[in-house]
Amino acid sequence: MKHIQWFPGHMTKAMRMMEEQIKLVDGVLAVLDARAPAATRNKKLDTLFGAKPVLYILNKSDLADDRKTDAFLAEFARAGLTAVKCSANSAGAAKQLSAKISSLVREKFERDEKKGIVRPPKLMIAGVPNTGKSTVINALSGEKRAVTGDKAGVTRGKQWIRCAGFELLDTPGTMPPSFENQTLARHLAYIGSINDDILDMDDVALELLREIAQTYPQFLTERYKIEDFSSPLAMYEQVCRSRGFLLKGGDYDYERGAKAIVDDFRKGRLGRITLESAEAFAEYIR
Ligand SMILES: Nc1nc2c(ncn2[C@@H]2O[C@H](COP(=O)(O)OP(=O)(O)O)[C@@H](O)[C@H]2O)c(=O)[nH]1
Ligand SMILES: [Mg+2]
Repeated sequence: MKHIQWFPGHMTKAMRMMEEQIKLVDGVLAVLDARAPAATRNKKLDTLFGAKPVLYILNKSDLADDRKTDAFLAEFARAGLTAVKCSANSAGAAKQLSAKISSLVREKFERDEKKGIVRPPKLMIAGVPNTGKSTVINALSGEKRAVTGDKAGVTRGKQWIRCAGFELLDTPGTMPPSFENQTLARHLAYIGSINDDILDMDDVALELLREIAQTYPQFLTERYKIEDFSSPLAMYEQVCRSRGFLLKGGDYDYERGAKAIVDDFRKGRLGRITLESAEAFAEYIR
């Protein structure tokens, strides 16, 4: 697969914006994708977050392999980090997250109360593209969505959403994904965190088939009738055959095949798939 790259200029600009946002808040909700917690955890954020409490939200857990999500949660806990699994577009999400957020900022809140400060804790949402940041904001703001408007001084121009016991910055901090590790860069491509326009979708589909064949071959057999796992190309062509993606002369329509494979994975139509194992990627969590 071609080397996936990012443009350093974008990275610098995004990091600078995030630095500004961080100054305004008491804590951070870092939204990760439960299917790829290592790839979506951009460790550069740690430096930015500084000493602020962080809640790692393993979102889209409805699409992930639950056993592996639990293993990742254990790995976060082992590293002394607070993490929770979540499905932000499901009914119970707001309540579950609110409880976690309260305990995340409780210490600061109690300190403030003693000092006679009554303002509610402020939080921001951060994460790489497409992990569900906006969905988390919508879940937490719910029906009561109230923009509390401009505040004097540092918070000028920022909109805050009043939630149960805390306030949320209404603009999520979008982190550029980190491509230092190409395995993890591919995971970002599969989950849609990298603009498809800069990707070679044939490559993405082939690599995705190769990875899924290693861990969840049965899903490929179920959906695409794949029996021959000898090469990614053989699997790719079987997808085209089983879905009838053929061109006029009888050639395979690889373009439609690639789109179907990637789309099926992203929508969870292949089954609940986690791309990483907590053991193999522990170093990216710690
Ligand atoms: N299945 C599933 N889809 C989700 C979840 N959270 C968000 N999404 C979907 O993922 C896509 C990206 O979400 P969005 O909030 O726009 O991501 P953002 O780019 O981080 O703001 C949207 O189509 C959401 O509906 C989740 O927990 N489960
Ligand atoms: Mg968004």
